[in-house]
Amino acid sequence: MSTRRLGWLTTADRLSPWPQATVVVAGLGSSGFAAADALIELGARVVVLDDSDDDVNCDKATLLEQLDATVRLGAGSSELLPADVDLVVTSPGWRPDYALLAQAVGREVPIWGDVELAWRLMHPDRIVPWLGVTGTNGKTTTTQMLDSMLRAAGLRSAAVGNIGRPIIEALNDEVAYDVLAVELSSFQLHWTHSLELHSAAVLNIHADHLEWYGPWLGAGDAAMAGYVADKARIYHHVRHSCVYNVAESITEKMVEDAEVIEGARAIGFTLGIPAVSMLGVVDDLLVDRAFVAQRRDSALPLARVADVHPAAPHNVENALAAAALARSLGVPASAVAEGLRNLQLGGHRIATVGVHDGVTWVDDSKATNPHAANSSMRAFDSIVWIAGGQAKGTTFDDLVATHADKLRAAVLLGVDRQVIAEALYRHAPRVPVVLIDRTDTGAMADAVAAAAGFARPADTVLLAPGCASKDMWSGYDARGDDFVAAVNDWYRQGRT
Ligand code: UMA
Repeated sequence: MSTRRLGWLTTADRLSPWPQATVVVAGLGSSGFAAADALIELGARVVVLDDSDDDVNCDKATLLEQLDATVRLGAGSSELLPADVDLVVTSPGWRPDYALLAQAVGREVPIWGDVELAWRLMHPDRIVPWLGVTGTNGKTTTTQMLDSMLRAAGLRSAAVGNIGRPIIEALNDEVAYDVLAVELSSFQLHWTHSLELHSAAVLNIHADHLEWYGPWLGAGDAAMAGYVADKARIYHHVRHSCVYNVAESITEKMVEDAEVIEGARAIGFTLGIPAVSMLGVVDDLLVDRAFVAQRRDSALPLARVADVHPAAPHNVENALAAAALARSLGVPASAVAEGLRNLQLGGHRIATVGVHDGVTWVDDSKATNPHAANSSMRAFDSIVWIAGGQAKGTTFDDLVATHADKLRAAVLLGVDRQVIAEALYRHAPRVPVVLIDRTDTGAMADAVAAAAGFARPADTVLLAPGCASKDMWSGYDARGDDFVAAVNDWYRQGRT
């Protein structure tokens, strides 16, 4: 079947006649799996290709094949685009010069990313506003702050996208969300075409991911231009507010050049005193001079700088950007402040316990599933990982495979420690693993001692268990408290 016969694909949505379509899903990572699953449910013929046939992919393939998808795994699987393909849905990281995608372009087969697919499948009858965040640094934190502000306003919100949870997965959730806080990478933006976000922010732009752009655009400036152009796509067809960083004129220029929906506004954020249509800082307050009726001569206090944790300048910028996006959806000032405080008040959420001999000890006991542990591990470069507890039937293969290169060692405790150990043996065989076999709460002191033995200056010892705590503790907070106490005891006793 040729693309031209499926003219409806240009404007396809969830109610389109998907059983007519053959769709190739390129890549079986988290976004590819979610895309394949959604397309199968719509009745499309789905062919999934992935060059890796590791255990994780084999398990996913078995699942999808049971649902009648065709899955080809292993080296060379993505070399040839099958005949009679109507659409390719690619994983974000696939470069346009990859053989499969180049063939799709040659045969005029449309290529969408999973974000484009999610956007289409939300239409025509399940539409919720998306608030988008991109930038080189701070995307994840800003998205988390935004999600927290939206929740504080009583909205059902999910933090999705590059942050780790495919958007399609959230759309198929049992919860009907009111709004999505969407972290978007340059890769994801590259493969989107029809997004019309409610509001969008570009936090900052620095050289990054040039290895993705260089091979098909040329190295140096050409690659950087490609990266910037993809970041700028987030503003395309924005309906309400394009949020930019006043300190980075490139982000303002992106807004100026963007084709937005009539009436959309440009909103700046600054660490200085804000001009009209900006959010900024006055004394020790985050203030809004954009979404208030009397913005010509007044500003509305939103939160205290002290509500931002940590209140480092870059993080205050993140908070201002998140606040601008939230305010564009009508979130009240009180919810902006509460949202920021909630991120801090929760405790045991990526909290720095101390820095000793160059080793940073971080408590993320709240990371009670592999997805949360992933968000946490992304923040650090070289990790001694303390994990384990009740795995709740989840698997750790994806998580370990993603972070294998930055693990110095793993110390595992709790009832399902072996589940994580096996994932480590499979995907990170060179990483030393210590199993703490005692199952009383004293196990945490042993785990800290073992971790201290591996840690070197500049490492982070990260408690991100990826598991629930109730096998050994009354809750994640008690587990985190024991970790903090054990770290403090270890150094108080003068140990190194
Ligand atoms: N593959 C092939 N052939 C190739 C290249 C890849 O078969 O030539 C396969 C790989 O074997 C793999 C799959 O394609 O199985 C792609 O998996 P992936 O891990 O690259 O992608 P996903 O698991 O779908 O995760 C993606 C994002 N990954 C990337 O953009 C590289 C995740 O962002 C995102 O959280 C997830 O979708 C959900 O939306 C990660 C990331 O590192 C965290 N992002 C970059 C960043 O933040 O800097 C952009």
